[in-house]
Amino acid sequence: MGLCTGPSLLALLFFGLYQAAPTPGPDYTPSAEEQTEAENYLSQFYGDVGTTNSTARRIVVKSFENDLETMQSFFGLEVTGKLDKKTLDVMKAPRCGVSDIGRYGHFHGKPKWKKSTITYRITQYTPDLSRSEVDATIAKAFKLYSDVTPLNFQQMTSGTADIMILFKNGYHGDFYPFDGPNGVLAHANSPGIEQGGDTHFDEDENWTLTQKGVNLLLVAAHEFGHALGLDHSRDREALMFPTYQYVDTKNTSSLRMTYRESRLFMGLDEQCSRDLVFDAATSIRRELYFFKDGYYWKRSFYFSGVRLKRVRMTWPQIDYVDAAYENKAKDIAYLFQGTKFWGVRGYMTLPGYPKYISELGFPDWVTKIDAAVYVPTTRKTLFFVGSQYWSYDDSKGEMDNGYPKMIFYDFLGIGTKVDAAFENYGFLYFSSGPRQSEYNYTTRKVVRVLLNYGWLNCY
Ligand SMILES: *[C@@H]1O[C@H](CO)[C@@H](O)[C@H](O)[C@H]1NC(C)=O
Ligand SMILES: *[C@@H]1O[C@H](CO)[C@@H](O)[C@H](O)[C@H]1NC(C)=O
Ligand SMILES: *[C@@H]1O[C@H](CO)[C@@H](O)[C@H](O)[C@H]1NC(C)=O
Ligand SMILES: *[C@@H]1O[C@H](CO)[C@@H](O)[C@H](O)[C@H]1NC(C)=O
Ligand SMILES: [Ca+2]
Ligand SMILES: [Ca+2]
Ligand SMILES: [Zn+2]
Ligand SMILES: [Zn+2]
Repeated sequence: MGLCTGPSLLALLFFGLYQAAPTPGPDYTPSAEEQTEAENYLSQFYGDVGTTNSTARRIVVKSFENDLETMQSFFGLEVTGKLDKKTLDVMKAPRCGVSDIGRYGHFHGKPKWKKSTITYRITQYTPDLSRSEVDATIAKAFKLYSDVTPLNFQQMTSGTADIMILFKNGYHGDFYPFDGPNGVLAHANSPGIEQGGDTHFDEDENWTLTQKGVNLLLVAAHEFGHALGLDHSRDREALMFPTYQYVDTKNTSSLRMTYRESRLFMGLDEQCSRDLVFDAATSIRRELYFFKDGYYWKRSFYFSGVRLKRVRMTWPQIDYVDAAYENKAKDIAYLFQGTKFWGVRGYMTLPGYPKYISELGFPDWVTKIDAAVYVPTTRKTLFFVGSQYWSYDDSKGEMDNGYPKMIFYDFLGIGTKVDAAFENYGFLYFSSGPRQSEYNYTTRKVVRVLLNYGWLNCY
């Protein structure tokens, strides 16, 4: 490593990093300061390289290069193991103080709160904003999580809360003193007793609710992810990406957690399991909805990826969904919960609901529908209950004669019962347990056998 440096490089360090400086070539020589800063950065966020004892020097150099490569890979930079300009730029960016190395790896037993109501208390406010602004912003950041998880958050004004929050500069009672303006903006502990979940904001930053300074909502939303058990994400768009980047906070879709993030602490890790069983599935306005335990995953054609949400957050009257189908021509989806059902148009529940399945012509002994699917070619809806199915004429509004019939007799190969069913690009999909059959209704044949979790972009 070249340790000698010219004044021009120092000037670059102080003036050029955020501006369009002439980009040095691949053989860029970092200054002594840059080298030291990089070592500090890596020891802080990528494990320890600090102790330079002479016998360990070779190991330390090796470790520096390895850590640098890990860091470059994390941020999607070219992995060179050398301190180049782009790498230094990333190291200069304001960021979260929590390490980028997943602290708990991928084994089971990540810390989680073992209760659904989590308390928080702000023990020291920032003078940058009014108290009510801070309270409202912190509540808003927690709401991003209560919207998509089973967790609820409650503010306390005295005593010990699960998540203790403070704004302070420099040394503030833990082993990680803050570093003055910029650099580290905040940090948070993972769930646990004592200091578990505690979240600290560097008072040397200018906390705002706008694009100026550091936006408190964005940083709080990120830090509370740690306080709830999330690690950093390599996904630049994700809330858990480690460096600060302003996004419009009024646009809540830019604040929403990715499926992968929300999955991590929901106790729903089995969603990417080969054993995943759906409660129900349907298309709604060209997007696919997969329902499970009062949540749904939405697989969109408009954005890549899958999002997880609570059913109640979208349709407040509905707690969970047993069966669902869409009549595309009417632009209405029907969601069934026990003996009730609702007609919905997008996110709007239509007036006149809930109705009762007995109004569709089901006998009294049917108290729950397992699955439903609308077949566009016949304009009939198939309802599955236990080992039997019904055919309903949507245009006449009545059950067809001669039903129920046996599933295994008329739908050979899909299983003896159906948990969820939907239509997509002309095929019918029948889920029975974790197994799913892609079915051609014209030929009455199973075309392919799939597993449910294949729809959820598991990675
Ligand atoms: C120096 O590092 C080596 C390798 O890690 C270690 O075995 C040795 O004990 C260290 N020496 C001192 C004085 O810390
Ligand atoms: C905070 O704002 C003050 C006054 O506008 C300014 O002097 C200072 O440099 C700012 N601090 C940071 C870290 O941006
Ligand atoms: C909101 O954010 C999303 C995702 O970042 C983006 O695709 C969309 O265009 C934004 N909408 C507005 C109105 O800015
Ligand atoms: C079902 O099979 C028929 C006959 O082979 C074929 O014409 C039709 O395209 C198939 N349906 C789908 C959705 O591929
Ligand atoms: Ca700082
Ligand atoms: Ca079902
Ligand atoms: Zn972080
Ligand atoms: Zn702290």
